[in-house]
Amino acid sequence: MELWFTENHSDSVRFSIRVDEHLYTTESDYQRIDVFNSLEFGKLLALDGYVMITEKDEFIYHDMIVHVPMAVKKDIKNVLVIGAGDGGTVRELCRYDTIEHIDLVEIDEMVVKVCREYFPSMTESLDDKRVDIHFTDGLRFVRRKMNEYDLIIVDSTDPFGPGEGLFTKEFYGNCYNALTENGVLVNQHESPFYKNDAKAMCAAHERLSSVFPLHRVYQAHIPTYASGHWLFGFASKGLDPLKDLDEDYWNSLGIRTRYYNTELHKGCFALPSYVREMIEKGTPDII
Ligand code: AG3
Repeated sequence: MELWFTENHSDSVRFSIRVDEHLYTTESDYQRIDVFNSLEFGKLLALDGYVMITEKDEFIYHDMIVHVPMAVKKDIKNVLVIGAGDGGTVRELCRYDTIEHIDLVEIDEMVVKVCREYFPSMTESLDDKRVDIHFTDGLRFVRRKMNEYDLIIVDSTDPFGPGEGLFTKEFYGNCYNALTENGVLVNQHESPFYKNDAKAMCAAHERLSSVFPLHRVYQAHIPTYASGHWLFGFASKGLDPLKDLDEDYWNSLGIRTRYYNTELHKGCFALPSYVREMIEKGTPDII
């Protein structure tokens, strides 16, 4: 018998990955957590039926959410990561000796437990002495912070379920206050392709740009996410992801990456015309 993991990418599109084992399933206080073994992508973590990571393509997402801001601002010492209980973002951050402290805020302790068991190579940096893990709501955590972080990474789920609050104007405003003068916020920014994702993408851009003086969107190809075309947001109080990119500095660090490089950095902010138009108009109704 063949087993397939299927995710709805839109109301009339489904995406299936052949699996040979359903390794784990549970219903936590926040969501359903599943781990499968797939033939093409290795182990796969799904939350509420949506692919969060697979062993084969997680490097793309984690490279892009971490190395883009790290190549722009070299004196990043104090970092806040929201979501990301799988450890991938923290693993990439821990490669920088300049980082002194990372607060990881994950609402669902079960995600960390399950990932520690099934994705040990992703979670190993969670034990780095610079990392403090807080099992609480990111929205609440950031409210009390002022002028504290050089970088905030919002590595959330989609804007429904436990991740919903992490796409609100209130949350972005609190992140603004929690950031230092030259601080940067990077978030996962949904996909421009299918209408529901595109709506969320436009709304996130609209809200972030109403709070931050600068907000740019950049892209990557992530095969297991809806349409394979995924976006990230870069928001700051003034730092520009292209003008302030310090290529020589980043390349001198000698960090080996499989997806990110500084040439790609310069290209990933160049968006297809339909995405630019959508962002300018603030609505996906143009497609
Ligand atoms: N964070 C989730 C990205 C959004 C996935 N959405 C989807 N498949 N519909 C991934 C966590 C990696 N640390």
